[in-house]
Amino acid sequence: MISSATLLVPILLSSLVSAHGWLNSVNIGSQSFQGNVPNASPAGSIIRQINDVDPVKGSNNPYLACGQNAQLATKVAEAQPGDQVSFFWVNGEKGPWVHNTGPMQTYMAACTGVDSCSSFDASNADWFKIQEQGRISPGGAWTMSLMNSGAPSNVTIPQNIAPGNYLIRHELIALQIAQTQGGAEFYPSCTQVKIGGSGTGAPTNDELVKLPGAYKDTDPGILVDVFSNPNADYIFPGPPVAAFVNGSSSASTSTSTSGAASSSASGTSGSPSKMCKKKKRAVVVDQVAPGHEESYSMIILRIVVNHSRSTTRQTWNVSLTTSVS
Ligand SMILES: *[C@@H]1O[C@H](CO)[C@@H](O)[C@H](O)[C@H]1NC(C)=O
Ligand SMILES: *[C@@H]1O[C@H](CO)[C@@H](O)[C@H](O)[C@H]1NC(C)=O
Ligand SMILES: *[C@@H]1O[C@H](CO)[C@@H](O)[C@H](O)[C@H]1NC(C)=O
Ligand SMILES: *[C@@H]1O[C@H](CO)[C@@H](O)[C@H](O)[C@H]1NC(C)=O
Ligand SMILES: [Cu+2]
Repeated sequence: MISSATLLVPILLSSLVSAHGWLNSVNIGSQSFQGNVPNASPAGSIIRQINDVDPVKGSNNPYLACGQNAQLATKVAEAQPGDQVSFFWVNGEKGPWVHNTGPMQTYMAACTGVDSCSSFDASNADWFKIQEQGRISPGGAWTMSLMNSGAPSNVTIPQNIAPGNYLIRHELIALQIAQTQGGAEFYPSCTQVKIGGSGTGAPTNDELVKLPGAYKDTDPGILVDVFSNPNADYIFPGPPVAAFVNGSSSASTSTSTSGAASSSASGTSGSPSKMCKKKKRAVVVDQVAPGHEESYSMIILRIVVNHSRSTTRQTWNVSLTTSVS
């Protein structure tokens, strides 16, 4: 028991610094666009830069619109109805996205009242949903997990959408500790586009929502234990996919948690303030029922904060007897 724990520790520790993350690049049709590293000095981009790889917490958080302290981006991509958009999410070290539990949703909003989305305040946005992705098959892995190998998440710009300036908001919701209220981790992103063509498709007024505004911390898709009943239908938060969106697919469903441990930690570990933050989180997560992947990562956080070998030993003993198998 102890020896297998010892073998696992290096693997899990290696993922500590790489958890959380951001939208690093976007492909639209055959074009590729680079985003900015959070908090770095920005270069021109179509992706609004955030300042922290940590998740947005809380359904009423103003950063739910476009991500942590998201800034206007200086560029806008030309796009066409029917273009495939691919979102490449990375972890805090620019490796593959690590979370594998929870839905991915894509919204759009017309940048109204301005010449270009470069000057559009997203807190004024009227969002409509164009895609929601849950599990790949009932009871199976989540579509999000496909990104753990470096694959992007994809959406098609609605075939019939009216031309104009739009934000595309691609959102990941990591649910590995969502059985506790406030545990859901939101990773929103905003990409600025100008869509051509001569489509006429548009959402109806009752399909438009505000973000924050459309979610509650107690929504059944936000406060949810996705591990205990993996075959239960997942109820996506927010409005349904707008009716004009052609060929929209909504995969809602279930599967058991994968055996692999993923982790949740800041990619910028090291500063004293980050350490304090982590310690605080560790306390919260200690209350979570065992058997969930997040318990591993939080255990690791405590090890790092502590720099203590004996704590390591003891903690692994506990986690293996309660979480594995
Ligand atoms: C997005 O498309 C790529 C290329 O076709 C594919 O490899 C990847 O699995 C897709 N991503 C998802 C989440 O389905
Ligand atoms: C809707 O999708 C179908 C099948 O992909 C396609 O044949 C049709 O032209 C599309 N309609 C519009 C209005 O885009
Ligand atoms: C180290 O971890 C132990 C066990 O979780 C905890 O009781 C202790 O307060 C921690 N020490 C520090 C300095 O954080
Ligand atoms: C660690 O494992 C040993 C052997 O299985 C057990 O006796 C002990 O109670 C465990 N420690 C904790 C804290 O669970
Ligand atoms: Cu994370």
